[in-house]
Amino acid sequence: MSQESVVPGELGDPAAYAADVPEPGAVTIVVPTFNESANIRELLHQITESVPSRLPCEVVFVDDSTDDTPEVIQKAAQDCPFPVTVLHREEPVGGLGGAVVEGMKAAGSDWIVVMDGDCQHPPSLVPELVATGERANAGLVVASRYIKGGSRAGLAGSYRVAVSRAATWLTKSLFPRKLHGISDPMSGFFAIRRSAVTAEILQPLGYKILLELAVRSRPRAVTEVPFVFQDRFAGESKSTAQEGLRFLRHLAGLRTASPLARMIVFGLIGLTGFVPNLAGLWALTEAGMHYLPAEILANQLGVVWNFLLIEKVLFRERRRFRHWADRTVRFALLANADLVLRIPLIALLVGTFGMAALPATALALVITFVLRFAGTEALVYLPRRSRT
Ligand SMILES: Nc1nc2c(ncn2[C@@H]2O[C@H](COP(=O)(O)OP(=O)(O)OP(=O)(O)O)[C@@H](O)[C@H]2O)c(=O)[nH]1
Ligand SMILES: [Mg+2]
Repeated sequence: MSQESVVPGELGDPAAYAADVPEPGAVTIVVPTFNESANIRELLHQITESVPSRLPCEVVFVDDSTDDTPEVIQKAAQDCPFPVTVLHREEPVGGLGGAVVEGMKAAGSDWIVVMDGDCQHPPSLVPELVATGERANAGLVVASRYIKGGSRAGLAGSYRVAVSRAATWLTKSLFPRKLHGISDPMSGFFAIRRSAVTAEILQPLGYKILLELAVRSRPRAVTEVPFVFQDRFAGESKSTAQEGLRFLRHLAGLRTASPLARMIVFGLIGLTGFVPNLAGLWALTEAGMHYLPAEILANQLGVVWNFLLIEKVLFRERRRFRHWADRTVRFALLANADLVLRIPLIALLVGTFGMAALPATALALVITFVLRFAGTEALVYLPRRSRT
């Protein structure tokens, strides 16, 4: 990563003053950029116009561009009355989320404001975000499109509006408690107190940084300020279907951070496995196979289905601990052991403990399910212990 500090203004180079006590109310504006060269001048101009001289400010661009954005920033920065830093990353680790984290690490002020580089987030709001945070003694101030006075006017087309609305609804439904009081958890425009940026936040993280912040280490007090999401000033959107998938994976990762949540998702995935299982059974018996071997084969279809979903959704990040063939064999053995164990367990519960067949079966289902979940976590997706 290369770092260019362009204008030595009041705050100076972040690396040099990071250890100093920051001035009260000073703000570092972190701007992630990917090929935004046509927007830089306008953005810096708008920041210059909107941030009053009594609010000491610096701008840190974290840039993953393949175009000339870093050079454009350096040139435009020469006309700015505040320091501007470009952190250009040759390797864009963590994409947009990783870029924001890099910017936060470099920030030296009391307040950090994160905003897009395409002028969709009005810089005129920066002083208000900080002032609101100071007034409310808040750790996090979210600029929201979804409270009175805000709007998403700049979202191009009804398709984007619908996607944004659905994503917000899904996110809020998945985290009703943690996102209470945050109407726009997907906003890329927010102010956070430097003291609220914990080491946990600075871990490699998912895609939407505000969501991560709110869910993983929500600051003590959170407040919101409305804003009108503007049209992109120039250049192209980086939101693609692939970004949408990244977002869904991010949600899944956050939602399954606790063992109980993982077990519930494991169970839900197991339930969906009935569909290929029954469909396979139907196809095989229709083709003339005896129902017993058909049961065994169809069950394997369900196992494959569950395995694929679990790999993609639940343990995506933990696949790296074992080779895929190793994981497949272990998963299949555990899934089939479940079936083989269940009958003797039911016999034990009925014969030795005198239970009726129905509750014994229900209890055996629960026991083997929990064992299978624990076994899958421990034997397939935990890091191997080193032999030393
Ligand atoms: N450093 C870095 N910045 C990124 C990356 N992807 C997007 N950005 C920046 O993040 C900000 C938001 O991206 P946009 O493409 O504007 O996303 P959007 O606002 O949802 O989409 P539009 O409404 O079409 O503009 C912009 O400043 C981008 O340049 C990335 O991988 N690395
Ligand atoms: Mg944008």
